[in-house]
Amino acid sequence: MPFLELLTACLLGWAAASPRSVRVQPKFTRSLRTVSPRFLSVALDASLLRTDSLDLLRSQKLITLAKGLSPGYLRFGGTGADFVLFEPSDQLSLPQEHGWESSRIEGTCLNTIPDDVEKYLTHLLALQAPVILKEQFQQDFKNITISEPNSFRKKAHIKIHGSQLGQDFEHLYNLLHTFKSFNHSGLYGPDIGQPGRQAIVTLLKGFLKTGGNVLSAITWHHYYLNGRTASLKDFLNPQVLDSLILKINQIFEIASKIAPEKKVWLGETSSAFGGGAPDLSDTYVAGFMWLDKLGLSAKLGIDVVIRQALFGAGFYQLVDRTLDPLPDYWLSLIYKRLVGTRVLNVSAVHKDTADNGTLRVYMHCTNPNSYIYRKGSVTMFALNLSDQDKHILLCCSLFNKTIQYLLQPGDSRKGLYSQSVQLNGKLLKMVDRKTLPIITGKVLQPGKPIVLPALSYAFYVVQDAKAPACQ
Ligand SMILES: *[C@@H]1O[C@H](CO)[C@@H](O)[C@H](O)[C@H]1NC(C)=O
Ligand SMILES: *[C@@H]1O[C@H](CO)[C@@H](O)[C@H](O)[C@H]1NC(C)=O
Ligand SMILES: *[C@@H]1O[C@H](CO)[C@@H](O)[C@H](O)[C@H]1NC(C)=O
Ligand SMILES: *[C@@H]1O[C@H](CO)[C@@H](O)[C@H](O)[C@H]1NC(C)=O
Ligand SMILES: *[C@@H]1O[C@H](CO)[C@@H](O)[C@H](O)[C@H]1NC(C)=O
Ligand SMILES: *[C@H]1O[C@H](CO)[C@@H](O)[C@H](O)[C@H]1NC(C)=O
Repeated sequence: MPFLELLTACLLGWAAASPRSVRVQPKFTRSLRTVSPRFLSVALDASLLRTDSLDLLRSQKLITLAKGLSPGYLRFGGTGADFVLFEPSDQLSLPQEHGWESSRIEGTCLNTIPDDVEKYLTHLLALQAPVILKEQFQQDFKNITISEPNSFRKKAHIKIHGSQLGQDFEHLYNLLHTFKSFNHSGLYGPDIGQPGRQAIVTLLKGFLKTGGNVLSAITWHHYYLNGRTASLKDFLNPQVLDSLILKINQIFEIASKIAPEKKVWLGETSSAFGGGAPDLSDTYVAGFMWLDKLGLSAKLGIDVVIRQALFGAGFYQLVDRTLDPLPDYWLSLIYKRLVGTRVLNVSAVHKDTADNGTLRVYMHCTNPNSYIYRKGSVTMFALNLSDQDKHILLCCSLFNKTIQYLLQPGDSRKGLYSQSVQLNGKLLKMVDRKTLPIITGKVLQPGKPIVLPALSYAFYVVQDAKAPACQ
């Protein structure tokens, strides 16, 4: 079909479209940017050290789940890390002092733990998690310290200037480079909280001036909400989701002036701070924030997003305390499979403008490692924050061979509070401890608008897009 005819058909279709329609306008000629292949990465919180369950990291089940998210970075940190002492000369002192004993298994790190030990350790974690969370809420940290200043001022009443921290990074960089085995180690910092408060802006500026040269990437942290007060409404509020835009722009405004060539990472991020929001951060509804954060961050130039946390004592982890994957795990897995590193510019035009912001759409070139890949195909992901179904008109529905991966609550009784998830109507669960399920999409009927049900999110692989940016 010639372009003009296409356009006319498109406009006619739009005039006749239902008021619930959203027209998606992608720009296929050029990509906006390319993010790291490890764009979606995960963190483990240092509070794990305070439990007796660290050996769960050698669980076969957890290893299988973690492998599903590769390639990625694994960050170990969090406020608790500021209170951990590093004693290379006496490696056993820390576990002994803190009651690690019979549960430790001899052997190399590659050995997995027996299933009965895993069961015992998850039981211990369930007992200890409330204590850890209480500590985080009350900001009452006991010393088991590593010397890495972060929230020191707020939590330990020690003030460190940004320029001092930058000098320390430079010193560490020079130290590392005197050892062959650390020659290629990267340095990432300063791991500040989100911009807004003047103290944080000042710290970042001072730090980048003295330490910017030795950095591999600038890191900062972001949480939308306070885990103790967050509500369901907050999790579905477009304004809450949009608040990230301002923060990202503020960081780039500073970084582009002082260290313009440096990559910027979200070094630790999740929905709500203080361990997450109970019954929200660990349920289906958390996926709106997570998917939107992944979409916005890539679009606005963030190179890597490190999700707090893969596993642990809080409510915001991808895998729960019994090592069963939560909805955000499955969302991350599908994201990894389908979404490539090249970011496309896409905008959504609402037929009913009162709906602006309730349907959010992002697009990347399809991951070339995906079995679904065809040269030029694109992956769109969208979230519908409204309580009505939405019709997505993808440039006049001329795309055939669109494959849908629709994620909906796994437990219809619990709805948005569901801790399981369905892919195209089928419950997602591990096949066994060593095997993840096969992730398959559903081929949509050619030429029809895509219907995204109310309060749900989905990925769409548009195989026939023939996007020049993705060739
Ligand atoms: C933690 O250790 C530091 C350094 O040894 C010490 O100054 C501080 O008082 C300790 N804090 C607590 C709460 O024990
Ligand atoms: C580190 O690597 C650089 C080049 O990558 C090399 O010039 C330098 O000699 C190496 N230093 C050490 C300590 O290996
Ligand atoms: C992306 O598309 C929007 C809407 O068409 C446009 O306003 C914006 O300038 C584009 N951004 C870039 C970086 O091209
Ligand atoms: C929605 O966006 C359109 C186009 O950008 C604008 O004209 C309209 O005023 C917006 N509506 C609302 C309610 O913000
Ligand atoms: C889509 O499918 C229809 C019907 O099978 C066909 O006529 C049309 O040419 C196809 N469009 C594209 C862009 O492949
Ligand atoms: C999603 O569906 C809900 C319910 O249909 C509707 O109120 C809302 O406007 C829709 N939002 C979007 C973005 O379509």
